[in-house]
Amino acid sequence: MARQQAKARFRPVGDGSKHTSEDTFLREEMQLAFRNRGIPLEALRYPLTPTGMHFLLTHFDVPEVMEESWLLNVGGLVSNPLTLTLAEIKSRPSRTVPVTLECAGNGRALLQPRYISQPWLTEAVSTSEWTGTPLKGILDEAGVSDKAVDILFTGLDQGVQSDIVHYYQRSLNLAEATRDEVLLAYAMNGEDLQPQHGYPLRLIVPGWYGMTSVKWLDSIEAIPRHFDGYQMDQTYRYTVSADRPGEPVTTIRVRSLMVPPGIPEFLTRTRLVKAGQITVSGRAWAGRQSVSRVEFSDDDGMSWRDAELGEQVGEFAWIAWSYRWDAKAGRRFLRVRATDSDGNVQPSAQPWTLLGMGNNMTQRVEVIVSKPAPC
Ligand SMILES: Nc1nc2c(c(=O)[nH]1)N[C@H]1C(S)=C(S)[C@@H](COP(=O)(O)O)O[C@H]1N2
Ligand SMILES: [Mo]
Repeated sequence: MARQQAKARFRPVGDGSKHTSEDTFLREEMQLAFRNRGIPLEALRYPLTPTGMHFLLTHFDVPEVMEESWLLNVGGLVSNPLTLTLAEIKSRPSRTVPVTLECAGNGRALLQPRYISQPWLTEAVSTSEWTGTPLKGILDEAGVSDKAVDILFTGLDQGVQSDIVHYYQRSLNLAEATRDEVLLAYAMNGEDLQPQHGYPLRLIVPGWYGMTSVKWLDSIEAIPRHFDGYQMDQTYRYTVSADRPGEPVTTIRVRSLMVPPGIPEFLTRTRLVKAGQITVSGRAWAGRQSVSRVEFSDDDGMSWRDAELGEQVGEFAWIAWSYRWDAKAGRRFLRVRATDSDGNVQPSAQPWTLLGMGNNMTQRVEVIVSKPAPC
């Protein structure tokens, strides 16, 4: 009886009964989306994202790594260049740090017009416990010259973007590279890195968007200038036009997500919830800042109520939140928004940028609340 009622009232905004669409995503976007998966939002329930569910972003191909001959080269403007085996790196002092990584392009596909790239909606975020040796110790041992400006990290993966053939490379300035929390990580959730996450060694830069955490490290080089390679200066920028440089994308902006409550409609993902008290929960994070507040709305952001903050998984990892929601029958648009310790609040609409980077507008979840079954 109750089941039939629920079925009759289920009318999502998207049309789940229609099996064709004019809301076209390009084949190129679909190819990228298969290679680079996000988390199912229900995975937000885990403090540490199970390794196999961690989101993935690989620009080119997962490179073939020759395990026996793999070495990390540390050179450039250093007095004592190093060549380290994985065993040598593993025998150095180690730290294990839970870190929330988010792709800078998360939310891109919600923008209009949409930049053609990995079409993330909201799901490019995960938290893992990374184990590695602090980069600072290695840089100290290599003796970085005071002429060095940037530390350049080169991955083993090579490809072409905007007609430029290049290895995946990013740099950090010296002050950023020598922060205590920056790791050369060889383990994720207590196990060797999986191939797609950077085996045998990757950089982990807590608080920064994911592009900085270079996978499949091949070399680390101290250089006398700002690195201006493709992945550094020609993308990962906040810009509104292709001929304006804009600002570089750096640390993660405050954001929160909920585990969509109830049950989903297969195609639209609209939710079906029974009227009454239910607990809605999720995670919030803010890069290097902490999350000071999370609020919940069931009227599409017209009014907000404070959610309760729960376990903070780590200094650079997300915090749990929950809200006791009195679900009243009808169509509801749920939103959640977080505020960071600097007072930055998630916007309800995203200011448009060309590359669709650093999006943090409030998540919107459509819910159909069915009337309680008659007794
Ligand atoms: N060598 C290399 N490192 C890389 C990338 C890459 O394509 N090649 N992608 C970056 C981007 S954009 C992100 S968001 C993170 C994703 O890390 P994950 O795939 O382990 O989740 O890796 C970063 N490190
Ligand atoms: Mo990314």
